[in-house]
Amino acid sequence: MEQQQLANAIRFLSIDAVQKANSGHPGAPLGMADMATVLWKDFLKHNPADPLWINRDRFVLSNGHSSMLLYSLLHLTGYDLSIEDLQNFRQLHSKTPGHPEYGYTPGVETTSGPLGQGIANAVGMALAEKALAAQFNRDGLPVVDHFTYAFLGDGCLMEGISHEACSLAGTLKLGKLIALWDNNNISIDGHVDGWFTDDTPARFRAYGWQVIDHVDGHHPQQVAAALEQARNERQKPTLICCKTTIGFGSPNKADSHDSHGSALGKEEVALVRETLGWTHAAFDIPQPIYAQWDAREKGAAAQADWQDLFNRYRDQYPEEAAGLLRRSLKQLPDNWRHNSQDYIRQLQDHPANLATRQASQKALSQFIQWVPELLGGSADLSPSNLTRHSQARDITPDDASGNYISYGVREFGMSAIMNGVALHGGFIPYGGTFLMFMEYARNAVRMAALMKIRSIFVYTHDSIGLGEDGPTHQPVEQLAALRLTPNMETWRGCDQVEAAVSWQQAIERENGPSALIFTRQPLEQQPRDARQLANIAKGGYVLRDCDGVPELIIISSGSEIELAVYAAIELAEQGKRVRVVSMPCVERFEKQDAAWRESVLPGAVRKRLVIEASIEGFWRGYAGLDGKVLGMSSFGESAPAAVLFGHFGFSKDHALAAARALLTD
Ligand SMILES: Cc1ncc(C[n+]2csc(CCOP(=O)(O)OP(=O)(O)O)c2C)c(N)n1
Ligand SMILES: [Mg+2]
Repeated sequence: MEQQQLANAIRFLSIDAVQKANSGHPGAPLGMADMATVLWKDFLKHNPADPLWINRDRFVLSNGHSSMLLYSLLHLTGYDLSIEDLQNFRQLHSKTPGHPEYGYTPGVETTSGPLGQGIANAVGMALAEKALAAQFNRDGLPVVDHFTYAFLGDGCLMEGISHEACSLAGTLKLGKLIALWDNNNISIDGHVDGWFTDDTPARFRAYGWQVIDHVDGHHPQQVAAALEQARNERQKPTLICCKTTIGFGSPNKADSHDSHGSALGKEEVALVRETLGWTHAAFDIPQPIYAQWDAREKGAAAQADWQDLFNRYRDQYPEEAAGLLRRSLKQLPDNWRHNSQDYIRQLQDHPANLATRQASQKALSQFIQWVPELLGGSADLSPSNLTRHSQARDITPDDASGNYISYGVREFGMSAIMNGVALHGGFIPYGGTFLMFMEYARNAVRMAALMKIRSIFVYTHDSIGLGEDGPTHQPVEQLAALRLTPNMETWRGCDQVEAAVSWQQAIERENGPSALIFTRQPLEQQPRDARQLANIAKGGYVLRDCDGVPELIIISSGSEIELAVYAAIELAEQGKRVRVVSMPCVERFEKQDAAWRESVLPGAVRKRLVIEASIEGFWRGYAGLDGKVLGMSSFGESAPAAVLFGHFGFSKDHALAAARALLTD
């Protein structure tokens, strides 16, 4: 059967689904169908019956607006995605959402659509593959050995993140990363000549990539030859520049942005049928075409071969085999819970006044021994973030067996690469920067939450408390932004114990990312009994209580806990009943049942003071109409930390005065 027919099956499934939804992007699937057919039919190693097979090739559709291309491929090759699913494209709770979404559709490896992030995820997957292979493969037993393929469009290449991620991919020699550029010269505003004239091949060669240029994306032999060449280059990632026509086959809309983002229209769809000689009705794919596309037999055989290899590996290296499986299944070691609890208890018993970034490093140096899948890094702030622990070994271009990555000054790239690592499996990625520069990475952080994946974002220098670097570096509204992100958990511990618990909880969290917030400056350790120690994990708990019903509750987190405790002690000496609630993770606290929340913050106690050196608006709900927030309402200033805390009202005297004022109101 002609390759063209197979590609046309993708084309018509795509444009008919877009037409039925009267919404979507027909142009890109029409343009990329030929490239996709070559890759998926003749190269991609996958088993539609087991989309989670750990040694499958990864495929990322970075230009996610062409989602129907991917859904068509998954349907045709035999994934659990029916023709009815395709007919439900873009409908509520369908398996075929507007853009590919991780967790909704078997075979979709990542959520893409925010342009540029898919290719960065792919870099993360290729990095994970290389590192996992370096840790686990043994002579003649390459149990981790697969490619990562990505399709990307002009839009992905225009986005800055493609620079961050692809530059690092070149440096780290991710030779099994193969990207195919849908070079159609069109984006939404029209022909790109007015806004995108980079010499893209030269750009990627400068990154250290192999570039295969001048490939006709509609010519199967040329695409196949390029893929062969790409797979033979194991030192450099490859960019295959495929010249394509957007809206291929559409007489009136090909090579025009008119085919980019709306249904072609019934008449034009009929004309595409005529032009391409496709006589079948919408969603009617002839059996012989299905038979040609079906990848189940080939996929099962490929997985069976791998299973044989893995069995031999397991015979010779039982421990490694168990470790690889455990890590791939995202399970923690059996002794983890016990060991980490024990460690935290010991910290409580041996007080130390550390900056929480130091406490973080101390905890990491312990935890890495039990959880070797922690894959760390920092966006060029390792000595400040203290993300490099005592067991850290750098991943270098020629040795990927380590556990630490210097990501360079690339916050967004790092975060999206971490997401790719988490999606690949085998590692729990964490990466650090200043809390302020979370803003540079914002959308990747949001995507981790949306995808429900275990990326751990480490943010130090968490407030005006960082001092002299001034307001450009002092976060004010960032904590609120993180806390308001659905499915994020943001931890801001107040001492070495809460900092260690935040690591423990982030590592254990299976269905979402965590942001761990740490101070630059030292903090006093707080006393706790065993019950309080256990309650930290509930996100909010009574750190210091009074006899009887409190007259005032002071809620605080992180570095401001010391102020809250001071005010409570002073007022207690004057016979006042004041409770201090430590709230290291608001999101976690809000997940607790009503009884717990009421026990910590009784609704009847209306006098509440919140103290936190971050934007005060976030806390108004907790303070209530009769309460007060001692927070920030402006940017910071440049001065030593102690001066700044005084200037903005975060002093012991001011905290005490605010508490007293509430009591006498
Ligand atoms: C970060 C981001 N910005 C903007 C958009 C909206 N958008 C979707 S597709 C597109 C143009 C992409 O051009 P290209 O990748 O060349 O796609 P083509 O038109 O060739 O299919 C834009 C701006 C987006 N999805 N993500
Ligand atoms: Mg384009």
